[in-house]
Amino acid sequence: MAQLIDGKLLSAQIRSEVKADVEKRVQLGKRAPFLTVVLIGEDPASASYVKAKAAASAEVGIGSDTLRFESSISESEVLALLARLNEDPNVDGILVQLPLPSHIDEQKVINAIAPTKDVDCFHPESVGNLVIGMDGFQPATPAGIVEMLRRSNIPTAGKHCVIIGRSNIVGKPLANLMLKKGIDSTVTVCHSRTPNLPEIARQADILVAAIGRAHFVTADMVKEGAVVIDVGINRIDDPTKERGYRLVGDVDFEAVSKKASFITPVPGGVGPMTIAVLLQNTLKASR
Ligand code: BQF
Repeated sequence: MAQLIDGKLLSAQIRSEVKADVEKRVQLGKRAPFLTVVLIGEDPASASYVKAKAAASAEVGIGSDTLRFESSISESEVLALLARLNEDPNVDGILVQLPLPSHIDEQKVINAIAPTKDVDCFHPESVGNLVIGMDGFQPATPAGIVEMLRRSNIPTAGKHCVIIGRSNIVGKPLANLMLKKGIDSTVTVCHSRTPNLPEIARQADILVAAIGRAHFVTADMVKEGAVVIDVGINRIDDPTKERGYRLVGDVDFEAVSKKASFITPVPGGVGPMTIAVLLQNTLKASR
């Protein structure tokens, strides 16, 4: 039976570390770090993520403001807003909640965020720094995963890390982090067009599921004793719940937890770690 990696607990440790650092800054007479979140449209999942980010910021003494816009806002209005936020000395971090409405070019918007305020680490300059191993902002979900491994004393050096999913938000940046000097994994990235995916997944010492399909990773795809990290957040209908749905990961937790040595739950796994790294990045942006 696998040991559970408790993302709620580990993220609470990180939040208390950030909180202590914020308090130190404030005691030195500096202002608290400040995060501006831009939310466009009314996607309920995006609204809940933004709420979680504001609440976590408040908890650690980071100021934050969520700017909400209707989905009809034009791309040029968003770019003009970002230009103002880039110039605003009271704003340390800028986060544009994705996805954006289809009439807005996401990459154009990301490119318009000042790299010094890019707490999501999505700007090409931030991504470039990550790829060459320079320090800077950390991509929140990938860094959250690495922190989970580190704080659980799970070795990564020389281990085969298989990542299922090649997104710019998780798969690609995680591959780069796992390759970093000091982490030293061997990395394979699989995706929807990988023909022999189950066979490759079975070779993983560390298997990361970031495909966005409920219960995609089944027990036959997991080596005995592997570490399984579930990045998926899928809403599936559940009439027994008050809100009408529940969250499940990309991993068939029930069956896979019998084979894995360590496994992350959903909810309460990678998700809270993502938020904790965002707070670390916002603190970093204020320095
Ligand atoms: C938990 C996200 C897909 C697309 C865009 C805690 C979050 C989620 C789950 C959260 C996510 C996922 C975020 C839990 C932020 C993670 O207890 O399991 C926190 O708020 N996340 C996002 O901002 O954009 C996304 C997933």
